[in-house]
Amino acid sequence: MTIPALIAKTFEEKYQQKPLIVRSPGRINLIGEHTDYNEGFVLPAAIDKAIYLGFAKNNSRNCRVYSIDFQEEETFSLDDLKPAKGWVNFVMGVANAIQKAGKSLEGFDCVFGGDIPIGAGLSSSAALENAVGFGLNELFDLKLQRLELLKFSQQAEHEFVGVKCGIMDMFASMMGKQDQVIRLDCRSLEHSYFPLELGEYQLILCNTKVAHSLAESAYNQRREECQEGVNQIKKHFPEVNSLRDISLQMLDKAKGEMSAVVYKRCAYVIQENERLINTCEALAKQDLVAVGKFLYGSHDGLSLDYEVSCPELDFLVDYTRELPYVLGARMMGGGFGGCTLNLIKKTNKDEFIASISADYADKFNRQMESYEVNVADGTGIIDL
Ligand code: GAF
Repeated sequence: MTIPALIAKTFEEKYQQKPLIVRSPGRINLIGEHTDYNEGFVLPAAIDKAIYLGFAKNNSRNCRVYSIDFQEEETFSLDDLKPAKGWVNFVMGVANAIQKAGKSLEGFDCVFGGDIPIGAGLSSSAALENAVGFGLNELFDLKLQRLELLKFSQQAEHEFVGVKCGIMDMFASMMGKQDQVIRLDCRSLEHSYFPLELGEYQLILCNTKVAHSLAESAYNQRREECQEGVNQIKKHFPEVNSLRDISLQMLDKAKGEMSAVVYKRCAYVIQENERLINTCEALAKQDLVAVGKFLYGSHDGLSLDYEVSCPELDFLVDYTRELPYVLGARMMGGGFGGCTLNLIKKTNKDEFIASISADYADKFNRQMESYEVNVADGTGIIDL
């Protein structure tokens, strides 16, 4: 049985109605990591791994939400929304953002499940938030646009989950298009799509299967360090609003007034934005060798200067450096676990996965997982 069919069946058994079904995908990011909240550029895409939610009204002020994967039901009232523990925050946070924007909701029932690996840095939480917004918009005819909905997802993360994330994950999941990557300017939200043409190469994700516990606090701390850098630079260049506006030369003017750590963080973000622009040019010329070099450059910056990698991610990336059929690899997403993204020759895929998995298991006494990802459409309604 497909996941959407299972959602529909479970919904009818539990809540005795036929649900509206929303599909909402996870995302990859080719390059441009930790640049979104610095008003820079990112290059993500929605993928063919998704979460599916069934929705129906229940004519009350209460909501019941059932997770097939966790086999748990949570309930809450729309008149008493406040942060709680666990996954229900993703649902309540979006309902709260919609109500705060002056749109009226009524009680609903929801069943969800999916195949986005959790804690793998593939944005299963943004996918869930987007699906909640999208489904409620349809169910209650709220007439909200995709851009508004994805901002509600971000607001839910900030206010209910407690992660001060940027806009990339929800944007990619909501706005994705099949076979297209999105070049997004995170300041203006201007974006363009272009085809991901990898020829005899493909993208493979290697999941470390670790999610180190400092991820959330370290993420918020990185944001603060970047802001501290901007505050120092502003003393020299008052017109500056974010690291997006700064060159390395400008940063150097303020070097004496900032800690070595803050300097490293800022330098990484400036260089990562440049790498993204160069990657887009290389992709346009189909120069995948150059793209691969930028991926390694991104990883090195994230590991050494931004310090959001971990031994497991570094091992998986270092493993590929001497392999002639891998053009590039890097950690992807917020860091401290999750997946690496690998640009590898299709014909060597099986040999690659077999050898890297075995050596990873030897080193860390843990099985990694690998996924072939394809670029897919963003959040939407599906017919069964
Ligand atoms: C996480 C965040 F949610 C994104 O906004 C982004 O900052 C990413 O880490 C790092 O690029 O996925």
